[in-house]
Amino acid sequence: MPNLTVKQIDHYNKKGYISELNVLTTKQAKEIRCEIEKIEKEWPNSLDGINRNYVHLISPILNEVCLNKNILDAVESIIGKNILICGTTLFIKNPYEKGFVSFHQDAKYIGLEPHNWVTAWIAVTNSNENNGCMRMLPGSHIEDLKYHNENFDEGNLLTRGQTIENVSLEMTEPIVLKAGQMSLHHPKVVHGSGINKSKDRRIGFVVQSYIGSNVDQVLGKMYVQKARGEDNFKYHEYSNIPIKLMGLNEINSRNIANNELSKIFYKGSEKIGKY
Ligand SMILES: O=C(O)CCC(=O)C(=O)O
Repeated sequence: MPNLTVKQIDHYNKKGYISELNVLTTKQAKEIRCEIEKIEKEWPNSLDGINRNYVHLISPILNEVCLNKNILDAVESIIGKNILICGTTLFIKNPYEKGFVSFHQDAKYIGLEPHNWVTAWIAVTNSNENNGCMRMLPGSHIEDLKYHNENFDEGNLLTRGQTIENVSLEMTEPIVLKAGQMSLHHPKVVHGSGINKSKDRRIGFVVQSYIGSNVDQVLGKMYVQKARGEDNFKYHEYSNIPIKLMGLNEINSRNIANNELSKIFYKGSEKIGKY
């Protein structure tokens, strides 16, 4: 896929997101699902809690996805050519579980400044209104950061259950994606998602986020990898590149990174959540 068109960039600038970008084939999406399910089967509970993060550090296949040319071309259109990967998260909603994501703005808690970064939500399975796709509040990225309650509510897939109350569902737009498609969203756009009412899993592999090399982490420390271009700022420490699925070195790198991430997620919080 070439870089985003002027129309697509305009859509992103106006609404705070762009979706239905064809970046992977259905076969590639299936391979990612197989890799995730292989990890779940062979290393039970190894993707639970905080370890749903930095999953690209334990799997060469997942790491490769972050470096996919189609994805990076689209990302480059938004944040420029000097791109770092500063994290990944699996957002999995299993059928018959009550997982949801309350309406929130990513920039509220993550400490990445300035906001020259973008989150890539890559659909490993189809994602639609029936299985709890993301919903975006168009144009909300232009406003300031909003007040978030910290509800720590059951089923909420966010760390503290951070919630912007009273967002009208009717004002939001569903981000419907086929497996292999991607959406990109702005650090300040208000978004969330409902429960999975289908009989299959809904899996998003999320690069949280691609950052310009000029972006610093002001709340703590994050481990990065170069995706494209130059890092003239050198704000961050670099992670090891995974060679072996769930190798000892790979698990060690993932654990170190997640330990630091956890400090960022729960900075100033009296309570520690499930993730
Ligand atoms: O996967 C979801 O439903 C929500 C993901 C999300 O909040 C994000 O990627 O920023």
